[in-house]
Amino acid sequence: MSASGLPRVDGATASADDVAREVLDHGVCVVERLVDEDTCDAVLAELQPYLDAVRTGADDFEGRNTRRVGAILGRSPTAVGLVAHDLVLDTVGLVLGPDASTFQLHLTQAIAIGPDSPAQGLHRDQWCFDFHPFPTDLVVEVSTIWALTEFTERTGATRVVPGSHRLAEVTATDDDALSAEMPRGSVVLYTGATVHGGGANRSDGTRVGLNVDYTLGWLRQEENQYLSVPIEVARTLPERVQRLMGYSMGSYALGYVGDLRDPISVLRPDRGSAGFAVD
Ligand SMILES: O=C(O)CCC(=O)C(=O)O
Ligand SMILES: [Fe+2]
Repeated sequence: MSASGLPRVDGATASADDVAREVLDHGVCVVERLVDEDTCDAVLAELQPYLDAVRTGADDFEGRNTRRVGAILGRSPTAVGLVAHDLVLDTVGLVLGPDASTFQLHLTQAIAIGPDSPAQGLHRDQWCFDFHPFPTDLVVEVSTIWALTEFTERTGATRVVPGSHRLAEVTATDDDALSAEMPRGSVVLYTGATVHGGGANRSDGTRVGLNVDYTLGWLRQEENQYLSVPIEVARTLPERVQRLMGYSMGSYALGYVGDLRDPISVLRPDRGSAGFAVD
């Protein structure tokens, strides 16, 4: 499928309003060249030892020649800047809208699709919430995939079905999916309801994407950040990132520690409210 149909903006000039409008209207937006190639090289170098050590996927969904590595915040200092990129976070806040009084990191995962891989089945990421039928006008999740290597139809660019986020039932077929072709350092954003899947890699190289998803603060995270990232490392991260990880209240009472303590105070004793409503 061609890439021509996917909304796209230039990372050098786009605003969060521009990106959020495309994601809300079409369910997807590609932001081209949001970070430079040196940044991609650094993230790849930091993650390569983990990619080399991990097994390939156990089933067709994981990808039998695909390697997946998580705990990115504890493993790639450079990727912290991608996870907490201002344009992405501002866009996520706008897309999750009034329901996003707080939003959180859902998962961080490098996805390396090896040569001769078939396409992953089309799906919605929000199916992880036990297939709960959320109202179609409630956005519960925003997913992003950064292209650390070049994304083309041949290398296995993520396939996305524009407009599929608004439909109650998933009726899309492979023919409806467009490849999120994009140069390295670009990122594709889509909602938890947007139908998509990894592309077939018909090249002789490995396609590496960095998948970073965000959800409403009152949903369970797919990747357990507290157990994935050692607390000694979590203590060194910027406060905004710590809060995204879940070291913050998920709403009025969600996520407290012990004697009604705000979880940020575990990492930063000078921060956080002393009780649910006190700052
Ligand atoms: O690797 C990709 O391009 C997409 C992967 C994906 O959608 C998933 O594993 O949920
Ligand atoms: Fe997915």
